[in-house]
Amino acid sequence: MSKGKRPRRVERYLQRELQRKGALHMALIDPDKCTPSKAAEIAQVAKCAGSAAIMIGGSTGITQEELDAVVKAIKKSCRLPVILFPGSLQGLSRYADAVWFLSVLNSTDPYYITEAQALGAILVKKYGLEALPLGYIIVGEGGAAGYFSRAAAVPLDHPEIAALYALAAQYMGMRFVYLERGSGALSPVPPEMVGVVRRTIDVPLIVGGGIRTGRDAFAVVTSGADIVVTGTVIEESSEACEEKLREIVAGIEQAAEGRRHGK
Ligand code: 1GP
Repeated sequence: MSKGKRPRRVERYLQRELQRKGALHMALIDPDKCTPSKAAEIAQVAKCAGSAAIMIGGSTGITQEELDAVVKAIKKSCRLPVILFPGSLQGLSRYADAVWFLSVLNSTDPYYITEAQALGAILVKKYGLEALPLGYIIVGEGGAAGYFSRAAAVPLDHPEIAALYALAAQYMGMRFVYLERGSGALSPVPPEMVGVVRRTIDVPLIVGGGIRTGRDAFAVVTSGADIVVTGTVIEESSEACEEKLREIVAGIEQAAEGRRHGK
């Protein structure tokens, strides 16, 4: 998908795909952990396995040139939209299609709620990136994302708190909500929390962190996730990665089918 002046190109694509498939998978690539050619290979594998988009995670360990090289290599090898998922201002690249323009709603530090966004906004404009407004909510242990963004993470046994943040995100005009359990978490966001949030909001719900199997993906989509993000599982070897991604996408499709038929 090439970048153009058409407004909300990636968002409209996601809406169409959600309408068509019911639920989607996105593959999260950490640019710090792979070379441009490896990233391009993973993106190809993800496309073949049925992923809807490639997300590029925020990494502090690489230079702008290295990030740009990874994004360019992916864009050259596969037509899926590339969406940046920045952990800092260093996570922006002009070669991507879009950026999750996220606010860490339960951060205790204003920097992660509005200040980094103010500093990053002009770069997003200069780079011509499509901004996808996202309310980002850290739950459970929250992993590195929770630590660095100084989140007051939502306790897993209090799904109603996550739902309040999610509804606030929707009322503030954010068009996506992300429940983040933390990369590499031992288990995904609990189904009960996904369900309570899903029943509270109308915008698409993204769930990530600790999703490793088709069964995990099936459970979060059955509970109400619209988009499932997996990162850690795709860092394995290409064959293992392809097999894993196919299993996860199958879990998502099966759950979406079940939801369609009210199961
Ligand atoms: C992290 O939610 C994502 O931001 C993905 O987590 O690496 O555990 O798949 P995993």
